[in-house]
Order: sequence, then C-alpha cells, then structure tokens
Amino acid sequence: MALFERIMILTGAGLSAESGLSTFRDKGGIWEKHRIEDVATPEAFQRDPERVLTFYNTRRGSHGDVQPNAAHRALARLEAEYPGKVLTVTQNVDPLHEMAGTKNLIHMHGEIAKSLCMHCGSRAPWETDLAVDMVCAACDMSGGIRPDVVWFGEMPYRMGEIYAALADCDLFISIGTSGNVYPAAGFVAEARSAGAHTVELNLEPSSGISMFDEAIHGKATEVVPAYVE
Ligand code: BJW
Repeated sequence: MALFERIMILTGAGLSAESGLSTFRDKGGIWEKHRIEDVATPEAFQRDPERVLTFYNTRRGSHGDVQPNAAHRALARLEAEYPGKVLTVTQNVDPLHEMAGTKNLIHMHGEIAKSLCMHCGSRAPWETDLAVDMVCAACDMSGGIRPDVVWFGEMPYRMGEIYAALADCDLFISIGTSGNVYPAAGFVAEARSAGAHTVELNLEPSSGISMFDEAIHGKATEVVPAYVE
C-alpha cells in the first residue's frame, strides 16, 4: 500500500458479519424482522419502551461471545504498525474493533454494551437486561434508561471530530457498509472533495459506489487483510 499520511476507515455491519452478527439490510438482516419505526427511533421508545428494550436485550444477548474476525485484526495491526495516522470510525455498536486492539476509534452510532440515562446523560456498562422501571445510579430517576445507541432522527456521536478528520485525510476506506444511512453515507463525498483517495471494500457495490476511486468486492475477512497488509 502506498504511503498516505492520514487514513480514515469507516466500517459497517458487513465487517462483523463473519463474526456471526447480522447485518441490517442484507437478506435475513435485522430490518427484515423488525420495523425501524418500532425499535430504532426515539418515538418508538417513547411509545413502547418495553418493546424497544426487549429488542436490544435480545441483540445484546446475541453479542455475548462474539469474537473479532481476521478483518478486525488486520485493521488493528494496520493502526499499530502504520507510520501515518489511522482513525477508525465505526457505525457498529459491537465491541469487536476494540477487542481486536484498535485504539483510535469512534463509535459514531454508540455502543450496545452501555446504557444511557435520558434524564441526566450518564452512561454505564450494561450488565443485566434493561427494564423500563430501572433507576439511574447517577441521578436516581427511573424510566429513562435506554441503550447507548444512536437511533434514526438522533445526532450521531463526535461529528465535529469526524468531519475534521474527513477534511484532513488522504486515504478514505469504507468497509462493510451499504451506504444507505446518513450522515455516514456522505463521508466518501466529503473525503473526496478534500482530495483523498477513496476505496470501498465490501461484499457488493454499495449505494455510493460512484464516489470511490477503487473498489474491491468480496468477504471482509478476505479483502481487508489482503488490502491493508
Ligand atoms: C459484507 C459482508 C461480508 C455483508 N464482508 N461485506 C429522509 C427521511 C428521514 C431521515 C433521513 C432522510 N434522509 C436522511 C435521513 C437521516 C437518517 C437516514 O440516513 N435515513 C436513511 C434510511 C435515509 N439518518 C439519521 O437519522 C442519523 N442521524 C442524523 O442524520 O442526524 C442529523 C445529522 C445531520 C447532519 C450531520 C449529522 C447529523 C442517525 C442514523 C442512526 C442509524 N442507527 C442504526 C441503528 C444503531 C443501533 C443499532 O444497532 O440498533 O445504525 S440503523 C443501522 O444502519 C445501524 C447501522 O450502523 C447503520 C448502517 O448500516 P450498515 O452498517 O451499512 O449495514 P447494512 O446492513 O446496511 O449493510 C451491510 C453491508 O455489508 C452490505 O453492503 C453488504 O453487502 C455488506 N456485507 N456481509 C463484507 N462478509
């Protein structure tokens, strides 16, 4: 791989598919079994918190003993060994990047292993199933504990840092994402207009394929190690 000074990597559900986690929009994916409006919006939580918490308790359960795959490990090695700067921004709420050893990481859609109190904004490790009547240990209020994930209509996390990195990167690599959800789907255009070389590594061409200078299609565990090593 040519030497770039600042690499930004955007990852999505396809990266964790071979670790056994479902993607959202593929055949058999999460949104085939659940309607977004029922489980992944603030309005859904207001209307029927029990339903939303059941959905996330089940999801968190399925994350129980997942392990990083060869693609997560290749990205962690890249960060550790690359002479330039590498920032990984993930849309995934699983902990597989950090389990593989990635350190310079932004979870823009939050983390399923944490809970968030809507009353006081405090976060806590999420150790038992969440319930509607849980009391926040920080503010003593009940009824506001939710998973620390970003739902439709909410602002993804750390956007200022992400846009600054996009304006500054010279290589942008998008991995395992369908390019359907904004603002992440717009990152390739930002990076490109800042002059970065843009690369897609995905099972199939994403919705943003025309914005990429280079694309390699195949399974993440095959194409990611081959590209970054
Ligand atoms: C493999 C593989 C293998 C498979 N190897 N590859 C019009 C109307 C209303 C709203 C909007 C609108 N237009 C835009 C919006 C905004 C909305 C949005 O984008 N909606 C679209 C649906 C149109 N976005 C938002 O509301 C966001 N907030 C926002 O915009 O705030 C305002 C703002 C403005 C400006 C700047 C900043 C902010 C919030 C979005 C929150 C998304 N949340 C979720 C749920 C998180 C919690 C949870 O996990 O439950 O995030 S939705 C879901 O989609 C999840 C994912 O992170 C996200 C992206 O999915 P991803 O990762 O791309 O997965 P898939 O399944 O789509 O694709 C997988 C890919 O992998 C496929 O291409 C496969 O081929 C590939 N693959 N196996 C390699 N083995």
